[in-house]
Amino acid sequence: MEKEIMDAMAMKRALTRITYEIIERNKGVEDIVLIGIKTRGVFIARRIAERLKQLENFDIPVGELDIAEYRDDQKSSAEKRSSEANSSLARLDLKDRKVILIDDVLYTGRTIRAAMDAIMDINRPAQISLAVLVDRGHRELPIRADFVGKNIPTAQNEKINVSVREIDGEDVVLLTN
Ligand code: 3GP
Ligand code: 5GP
Ligand code: MG
Repeated sequence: MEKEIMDAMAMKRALTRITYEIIERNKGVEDIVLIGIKTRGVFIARRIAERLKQLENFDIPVGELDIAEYRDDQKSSAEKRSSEANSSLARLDLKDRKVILIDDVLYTGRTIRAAMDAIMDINRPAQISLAVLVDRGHRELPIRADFVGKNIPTAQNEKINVSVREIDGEDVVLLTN
C-alpha cells in the first residue's frame, strides 16, 4: 500500500515555514551553520539555505555529514574527519556557531545521536538544534526535533519514502507498507 503524504508544493511550503521559524527563533541568521545528514538531508539543507538567502540575503554555510562513515569504528577520529564524505564538515569552523542538523526522516533518533557525537568531535558549537522534514515517531532516545515539516504517526512496519528532485527526479513523500 502506498499513500501520498506530501506533494512538491507541500514540501516547499513546509521548508519555507521551517526557514521562517529558524530566522525567528535565532533572531537572525549570522551565527548559523546548516549540516545535512546524507543523503537526502543534504538536499533539504541546501534548499533551506537557498530560502535563507532569498529572505535574509545571507549566505549560510552548509556542511554534509555521513553517519554511516562516522559509525565505522575501525577508523580513528582523525581518519573519520579527513574522509571525503565528511571533509566539508571539517572545513567549517563550528566553534561558537549555532549548528542546525537537518535530516529527511526522524525515527529512533540514533542517527542524530551519532551526528551530535561527530560534531562535538570536530568542535564545540554554541548550540545544536534539529530540523527534519518528517517525524515518524518511535524514538529510542530522548531526542526531539526543533523544526518539523510534518508529524506522521507510523506503525513500525511502515516506511516513509522521501523523494527529492535532485536525485529522485521529483519531490514527494509517500507512506508505504
Ligand atoms: P537517505 O540517506 O536519503 O536519508 O539509510 C539509507 C536510506 O534508506 C535513507 O535514505 C532512508 O531514506 C532509507 N530508509 C528508510 N527507512 C529506513 C530506516 O528505518 N533506517 C535507515 N537507516 N534508513 C532507512
Ligand atoms: P533514526 O532511526 O536513526 O532516527 O533514522 C535513521 C536514518 O534512517 C535517518 O537518516 C533517517 O532519515 C532514516 N530513516 C529512518 N526511518 C526512515 C523512513 O521511514 N523513511 C526514510 N526515508 N528514512 C528513514
Ligand atoms: Mg535520512
